Amino acid sequence: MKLSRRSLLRTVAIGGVGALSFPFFRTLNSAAASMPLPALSPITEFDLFAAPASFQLLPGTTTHGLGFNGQIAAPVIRGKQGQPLRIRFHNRLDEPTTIHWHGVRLPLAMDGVPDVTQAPILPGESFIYEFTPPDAGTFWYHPHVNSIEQLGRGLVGPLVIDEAEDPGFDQDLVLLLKNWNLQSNGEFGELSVKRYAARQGTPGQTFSVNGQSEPEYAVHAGAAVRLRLINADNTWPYELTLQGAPAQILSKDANPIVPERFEGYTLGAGMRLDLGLLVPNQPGQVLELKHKHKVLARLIVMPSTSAPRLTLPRLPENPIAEPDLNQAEKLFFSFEWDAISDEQGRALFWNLKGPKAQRPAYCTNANLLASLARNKSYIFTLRNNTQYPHPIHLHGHTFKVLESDKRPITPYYADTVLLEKHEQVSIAFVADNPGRWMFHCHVIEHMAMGLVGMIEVV
Ligand SMILES: [Cu+2]
Repeated sequence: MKLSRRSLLRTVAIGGVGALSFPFFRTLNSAAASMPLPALSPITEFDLFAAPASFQLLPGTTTHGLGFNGQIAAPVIRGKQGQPLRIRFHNRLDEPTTIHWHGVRLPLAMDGVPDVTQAPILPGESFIYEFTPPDAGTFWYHPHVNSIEQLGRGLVGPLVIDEAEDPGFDQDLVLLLKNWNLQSNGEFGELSVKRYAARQGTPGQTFSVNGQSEPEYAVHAGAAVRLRLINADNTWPYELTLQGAPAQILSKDANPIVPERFEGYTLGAGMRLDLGLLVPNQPGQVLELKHKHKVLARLIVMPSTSAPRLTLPRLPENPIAEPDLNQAEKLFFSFEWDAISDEQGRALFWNLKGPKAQRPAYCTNANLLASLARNKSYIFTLRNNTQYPHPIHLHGHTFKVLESDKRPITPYYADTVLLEKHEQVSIAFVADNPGRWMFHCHVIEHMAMGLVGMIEVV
């Protein structure tokens, strides 16, 4: 059987770049092969385990963390738009947990928020998550319990939902970004330090992509490649650039936009960005994905006998309801710095104020901020009254980012919007998914210490 270039490249992507050898290239790190995409069946089923895991993040050391299916680069869960996805989740941790499917518009019972959408999954218990994703794109999954620790120690993974019709990229690379808060012996440092929690969040200093330091990936000369960037970090906003070739932004948080040239982008915690790249026809060239001056990953251009692709595939829109801006009700939310402590002396540095609630609250006891009428349109004005950026995430819905008082915005759909310091942003959406949905900052310490609430759709 003669392999087309696309099937060949997919084979390469699954087999791993280490299987290739071109004498004039540096040896590629075989462990840094592309994240393999599992095959699809009409009902896509996965078994997902959360358990303690050991891995090497710093050379010559062992980190005792938490992993999905024993892997430091969690498995890519892959489903298809409009097809049921069933994940049998097994808690092998020594504490309760849940799994949240970040960005997916799904029924409340599948949203993975403890004591709000489901009972916490106890150690040794299993829970079946089953939903049919209405939207295609790049998503991710993580617990919503003891999040500073559970996400910080490794429980973050990519979720890829394929378009109903294959848009036709030659290669699809998942790049999950996370920093690790490690001591020099490889063990974790303190994941939440008060003086940072009260500011931008406690930063990890060890950068990784798919659990690797500066991994290298093979891309083929002339190929049309999609890069799926996921910020799965607890804290860092990544200031991303790609050096060596022009790229286009294809989608934000799984929602296609009219493609625009990628000139650099700040990806806050929880956010995703899909880039499209026509690989230069120059084997041996190295493209670098960077955060500021730090190289995160390299793309190594491999030779190809196929004719170069001339245009990037276009992505179809997701079926998001268009909010009626003329009829929409306007609600105001403010994100405040509000250092107090509760009766037990626990710090509450932050406060999310909404129409129904003004008092600070913990993530585990979130306030109901607003009640929305089902299928009605709303405009939320989000005011950041602090000097730190906050990536604000709404569960169960996709909203349209309308405008900012600090920068021009071409309206786009998203599930997480980055509020820069003292910035005010308006978002709009149709409240079409009934239930109590979390609304919070995705800097995990900010969420844990007050920037959290719930929006009810009744
Ligand atoms: Cu925040």
